Amino acid sequence: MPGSSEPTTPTPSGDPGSPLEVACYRATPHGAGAVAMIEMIGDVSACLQALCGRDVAIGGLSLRHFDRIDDGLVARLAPERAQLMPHGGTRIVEQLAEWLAAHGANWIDDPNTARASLDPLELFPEAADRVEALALATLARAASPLAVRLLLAQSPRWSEHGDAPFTEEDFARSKRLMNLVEPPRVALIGLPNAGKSTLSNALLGQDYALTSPLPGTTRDAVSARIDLAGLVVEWFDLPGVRETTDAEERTAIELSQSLLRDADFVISLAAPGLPWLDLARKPDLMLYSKSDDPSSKDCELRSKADLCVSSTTGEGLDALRALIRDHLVPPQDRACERPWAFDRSLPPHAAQNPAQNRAQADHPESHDPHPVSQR
Ligand SMILES: Nc1nc2c(ncn2[C@@H]2O[C@H](COP(=O)(O)OP(=O)(O)OP(=O)(O)O)[C@@H](O)[C@H]2O)c(=O)[nH]1
Ligand SMILES: [Mg+2]
Repeated sequence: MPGSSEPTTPTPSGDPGSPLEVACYRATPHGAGAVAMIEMIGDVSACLQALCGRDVAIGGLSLRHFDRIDDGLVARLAPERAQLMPHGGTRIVEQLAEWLAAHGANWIDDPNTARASLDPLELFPEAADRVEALALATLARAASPLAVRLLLAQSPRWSEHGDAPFTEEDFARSKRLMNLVEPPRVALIGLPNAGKSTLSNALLGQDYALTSPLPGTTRDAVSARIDLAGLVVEWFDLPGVRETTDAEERTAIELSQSLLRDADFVISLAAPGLPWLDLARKPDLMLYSKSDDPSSKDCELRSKADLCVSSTTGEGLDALRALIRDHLVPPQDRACERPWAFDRSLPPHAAQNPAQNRAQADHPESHDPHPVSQR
């Protein structure tokens, strides 16, 4: 392993005497990997002393032994910050988490909560300025590939923008662009057998929902994250709506109605002989499926559709992906070179900006500076 040539000396003191004053969270995703990372914030000296037998110099990277659990790297980023990098086995990380919690550390399950409470420049010391640090922090949780280039472009755009006013349209565009960070919800609804699950599987590129010629195959809303030409959405394949005496299916259909109400984009699906449903809300797209089916040639529904697709041949699927993406994040928003308020602390000169003052009034929790330290 890289780092200092110091031996790992497995002589941790184990008992720190008093409870550790650190907050910790798992920075790498759950599941096995080659290396995992645990971020530590607070009195990391006392913690490293107890866990590894000695501290690591600020700015240093050292190989250490973690109290009979594992060997790994410790990166000491700042006086109050360090990263533990044990091997990535799930049991190893669990044991370290148990060790830390047993010694009084505040183990935080949700890394986003922990990161949100940190000064972004402390979290990303390599960033050129605060906006770049915020962009890197947002990038860590952004779901869509299209977010990458846009977020990395923000630091120079904000510098150039300076104290200029941030308009209502800037805020409206910024809100739409947030769909690149938090996946918007897309709901697909239609009569049983319209081809909803087959279409969902075709867009995902793998079978996640059961399909069959039997109506009523999908009895519960099935969701998956699907990349639609660069925009990742939370896709809901809703059960086909029909009269049923089955109590469970009725409950699932009721649940799907609430998903339909809350969705950011609703697709109503028809197919040969299976017309669109009357929905409580106007769908954003009237889609016609099974366009390859011979009976679709004479089907009058086809001419009323916004778009026709075939999950079997793939016809229309690229157009469908682009259509949903461009509705949720319009191309002119993505191409706009004005700055994007992708974080609640932006624009930086909020006090002079009435629009931002209103936005902040809508999100008072954005003023909570250090929830991690309030443990
Ligand atoms: N020819 C053709 N058949 C399709 C297409 N899409 C789906 N099907 C067939 O239509 C039948 C129903 O498909 P599903 O995807 O299970 O339909 P669904 O809308 O999810 O049905 P429920 O779950 O019952 O609501 C299956 O036999 C599919 O193979 C298509 O694009 N072309
Ligand atoms: Mg289905």
